[in-house]
Amino acid sequence: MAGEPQADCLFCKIVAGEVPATVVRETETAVAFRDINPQAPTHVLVIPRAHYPDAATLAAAEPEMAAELLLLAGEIAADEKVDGTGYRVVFNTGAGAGQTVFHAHAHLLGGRGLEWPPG
Ligand code: DGP
Repeated sequence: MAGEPQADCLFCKIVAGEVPATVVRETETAVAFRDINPQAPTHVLVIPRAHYPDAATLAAAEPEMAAELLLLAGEIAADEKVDGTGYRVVFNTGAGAGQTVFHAHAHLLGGRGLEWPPG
């Protein structure tokens, strides 16, 4: 069923506490934790507890949850003090865009200069 945990999903396992992660923020419906392979001094993944394979399916099923991820990313950026210099929130969507974990997640990147366009 849509949103239900998937046994083979790494981020569902992090949500369940079965795989350890450095959690920086938790709400009833979302979890934020540091990326294992950080691409910037601040690199936090903000994910819904519910399983949706990507941001588009999440937004279609639970638009308020998609909005909460953006809100949390902004709050964490302020906590990490990267809001003053600027930060980026990215949803890689599809393998061709670099998505490797098919549980919707926002990357919050900050703490260094970020070029545009991204690679
Ligand atoms: P994406 O490529 O957009 O699907 O991003 C997936 C991110 O997940 C990638 O930046 C690396 C991160 N990641 C993969 N495995 C783990 C893990 O076990 N723990 C943590 N904290 N992050 C992980």
